[in-house]
Amino acid sequence: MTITKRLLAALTGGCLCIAASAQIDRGYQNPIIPGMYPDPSVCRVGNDYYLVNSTFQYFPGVPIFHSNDLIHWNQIGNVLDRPSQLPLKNANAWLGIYAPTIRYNNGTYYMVTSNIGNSNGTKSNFFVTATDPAGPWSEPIWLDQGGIDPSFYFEDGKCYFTSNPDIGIWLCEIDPKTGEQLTESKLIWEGTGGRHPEAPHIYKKDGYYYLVIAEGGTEMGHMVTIARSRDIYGPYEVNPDNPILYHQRKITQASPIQGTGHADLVQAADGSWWMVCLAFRPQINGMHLTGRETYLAPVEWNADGWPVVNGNGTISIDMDVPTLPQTPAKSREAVYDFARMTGFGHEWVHLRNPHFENYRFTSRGLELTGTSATMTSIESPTFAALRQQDIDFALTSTFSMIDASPGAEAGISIYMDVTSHYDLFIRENADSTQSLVLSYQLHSISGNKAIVPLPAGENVTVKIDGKDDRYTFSYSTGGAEFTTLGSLDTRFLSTETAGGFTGVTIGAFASGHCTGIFRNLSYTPAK
Ligand code: 6LW
Repeated sequence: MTITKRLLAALTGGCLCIAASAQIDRGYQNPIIPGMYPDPSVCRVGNDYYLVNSTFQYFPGVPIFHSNDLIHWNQIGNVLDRPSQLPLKNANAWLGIYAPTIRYNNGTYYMVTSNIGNSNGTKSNFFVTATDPAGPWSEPIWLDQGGIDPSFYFEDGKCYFTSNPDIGIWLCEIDPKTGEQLTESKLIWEGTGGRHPEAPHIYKKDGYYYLVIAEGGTEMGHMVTIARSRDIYGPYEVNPDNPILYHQRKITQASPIQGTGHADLVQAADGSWWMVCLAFRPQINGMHLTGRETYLAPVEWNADGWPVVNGNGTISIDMDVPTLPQTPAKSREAVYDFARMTGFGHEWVHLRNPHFENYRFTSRGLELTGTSATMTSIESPTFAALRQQDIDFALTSTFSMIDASPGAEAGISIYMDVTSHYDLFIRENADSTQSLVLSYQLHSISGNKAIVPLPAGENVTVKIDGKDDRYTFSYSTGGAEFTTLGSLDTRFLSTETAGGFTGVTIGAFASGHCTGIFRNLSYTPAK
């Protein structure tokens, strides 16, 4: 789809002199960041773009990505990477870190977000700062104005702060060094009547303050609306063509993308405007498992000075539009040979506040020490996971369990929340034998789908094939062919069934008295 410089050179007889600085690329695929990367916020500094997402009960929190084309993103770190910045006691998929905003002002990067369930006294909104977006980021500075979805807008030395403490968007000024609230909070817009007016961001263009928000809730009725004012405190004039992004009309009835909302705008270095937003891809009867993901759409301004998203307020998987000059895409196939690793990459996550002494990279692989915290515990079980980024994928891993007491488990969990996960693991039996167990935990329903005997202490290789309607589990020992253990329905792990704001993560765990030794793990998106 992309017209490469090489093709252009061929067409023009090798002369690239005209095309060198022009916008020559076209087309990209949504989502630009697949898997559980919700509530995106973006800022530009020169030709560099930075993007952050919410992370709920996961540690580290708030992944930060860099891009030069708004399409291909490289994770450069996690903003909240210390327990002092990210207390997550008892956090589940409804709690923890909600929508963040990233902004740059005068040499400093700001990330402002909420920690729901682990507030500082009565305060749940806080910000951290950095001079390098890859970190380190500061300790939290807590803010008085409540509600969720905090955002900053900087102008003339002032820092304006918006969030939704009550039904509607409220504004005040704060001191961006201390967090002190300098003016009284004022209600500036209640939205167009959709439920949950939230996700406010303010921008200035042609003398207007534009206030972009989300309405409708983060499910199917999600949408993006906008109002503007010459005075940042209002009154705000409502766009007659709201919503500017909405997938609940007939034209998007069959779209693979639903729940579009929670947007942030950015003007690119070449003057073009873009929107990042969240949406999800239903995979079975309108249900989704991969979480709310990050999408990109071009924005143009109409003659009346209102933004129009991708021509008609909808987005698609294949975006046939002019883009910024594109950097090459990287393969998302991930192969981890743990014996060659010394630590986790930025993409790995843990539940709540992990006990890192239970995670070790040795010449044998990734060694996980189990504790009394199981995958169904609201503490922090020993668990290192990746996001499920694709509806169709294959995951394999080879592991063994040693030094185990009866009841100990080591294996792979497909995890939506503490209430809802499928686990494929080696279990230590009372007679010191071992079994491979496929189990399900679905709120109050739990049980084992399959149990087969295993040679004690030996390696087992497991394979999980994800498809829209089912996960299929296979295993192999001693280099034999894979044997299918069984399948479990995807729908029971979906957000619609399990609840919460997250998507599925998949990874290695150990629980009870044992050491799980994971040799490798690979995740391959289906072609
Ligand atoms: C977030 C809110 C929303 O804070 O869901 O989709 C909440 N939007 O804006 C949790 O992500």
